[in-house]
Amino acid sequence: PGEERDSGLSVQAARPKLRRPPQYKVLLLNDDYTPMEFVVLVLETFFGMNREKATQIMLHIHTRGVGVCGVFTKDIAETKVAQVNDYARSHQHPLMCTMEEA
Ligand code: TYC
Repeated sequence: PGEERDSGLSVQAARPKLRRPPQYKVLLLNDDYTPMEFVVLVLETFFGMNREKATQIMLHIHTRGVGVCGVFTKDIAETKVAQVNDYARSHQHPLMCTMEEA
């Protein structure tokens, strides 16, 4: 006795529209005082670059004034910015790291 009930199961899964989370570029700014070697160390340590890539990006920033270190979701980008700025300050360098939506 009683009503039949829908099992809730279906043959084909629904495919809800997926949205990628917003991405943020993490940027390093040039300044006149931070040693080139320190910037290379930062790019290796916090952005996983090898020495060759880190040197290339550092020279780009030195020449152009700003450069992209990587593209991340908001939380990761915020963490990178804080880590780099804390690290630079702890070594008394004025190096500035910031972020913007990609
Ligand atoms: N301009 C610095 C120098 O001549 C080097 C430098 C490069 C500083 C990149 C910051 O984000 C930077 N020592």
